[in-house]
Amino acid sequence: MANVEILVLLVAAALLMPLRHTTEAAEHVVGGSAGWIIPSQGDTSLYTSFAANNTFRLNDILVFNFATGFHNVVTLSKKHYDSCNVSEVMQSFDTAPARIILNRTGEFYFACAFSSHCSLGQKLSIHVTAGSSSLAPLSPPPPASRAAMPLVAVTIPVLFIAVATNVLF
Ligand SMILES: [Cu+2]
Repeated sequence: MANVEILVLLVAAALLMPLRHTTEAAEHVVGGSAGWIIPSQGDTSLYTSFAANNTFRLNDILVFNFATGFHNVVTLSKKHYDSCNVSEVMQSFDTAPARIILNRTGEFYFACAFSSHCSLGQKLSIHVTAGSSSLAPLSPPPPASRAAMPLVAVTIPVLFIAVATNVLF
């Protein structure tokens, strides 16, 4: 009887393992080592490239590192984000590090509500996608690399023939 229970537990654990793996939330540190700052004038694309270089999935976590009291994180509507209207915020996170769970799909708009920080570039918009579809875009490359093989196979004999021809004649 006990053996059956253990077996059931093992099977259940085995079934849950991959599931737990795929639903594991990723943490994204906003701005990397620079953190959540007013971007320097030479680096105004800091947060747009951060957004472009990351894939944000449902239940992932954004980590904003900043000096508490000198910056904060607020969520805005698109309209207020575009115009940097930080007086009408949806949520406000004033203590660092601010850890924000991306609990829905779609667009998120963040900014710092301290005077003029948003218009100086301390703003971030991201797009959150559902599920783990990360493997789908990776599948096309293998056929492409296999297609390259015959080319190599043809090129090498041709090179040999060319060399041989030069030596003999
Ligand atoms: Cu700020």
